[in-house]
Amino acid sequence: MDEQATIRPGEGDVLIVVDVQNDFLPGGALAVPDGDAVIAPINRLSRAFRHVVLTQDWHPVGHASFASSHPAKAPFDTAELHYGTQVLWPDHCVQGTPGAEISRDLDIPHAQLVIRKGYNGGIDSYSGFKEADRRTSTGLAGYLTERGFRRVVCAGLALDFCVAWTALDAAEAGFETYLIEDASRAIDANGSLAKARADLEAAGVRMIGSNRIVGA
Ligand code: VGL
Ligand code: ZN
Repeated sequence: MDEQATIRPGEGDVLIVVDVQNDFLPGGALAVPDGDAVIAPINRLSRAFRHVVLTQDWHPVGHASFASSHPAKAPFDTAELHYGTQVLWPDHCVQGTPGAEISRDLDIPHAQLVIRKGYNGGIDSYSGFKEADRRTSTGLAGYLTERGFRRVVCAGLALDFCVAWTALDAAEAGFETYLIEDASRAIDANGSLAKARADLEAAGVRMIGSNRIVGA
């Protein structure tokens, strides 16, 4: 925890709310433990930001990240895909289904952009910036740069996958990057949370509580 960092959100700051979708919430296909606990802090946080971007996991039927697409594999197994090792998941966030919808409890009418990701059938995309092949861009870095943002604040689901990868790519793209811990929850499969924390720290992403955001 970086206890020093405080943010008074202004014109150079954007909040990225990651994957607060029905399938990641209680009762969903890939429910994150305690996932609905992020909604109240995110709603509160979002009121402190003029600029908010949402991400939406958005897979076609038969996506390569689904265990069901690989004979003899089960959810949370891994598979070797053309870009490397991929964790396999239950079918989730299928395009156009209720599970893929952003939670109706999220109260951010002023969100300015919804960036969809994971729509290429053969490539997963935890990050809102770059797909898992680490080459295919969603265009988000260009968008944020063109808007003139300098600081990126990330929160949502899941801390150890899509929030972490989004924050890591934001840092790599040159944004001063924060991750709000109490407005995020983790899946924590096979040590993924400890690994994410180590990667975030190494990349200089500041892990802070929402009490460090002035006005939230
Ligand atoms: C996510 C696993 C698969 C996430 C998305 O939002 O963290 N995790 N797809
Ligand atoms: Zn996914």
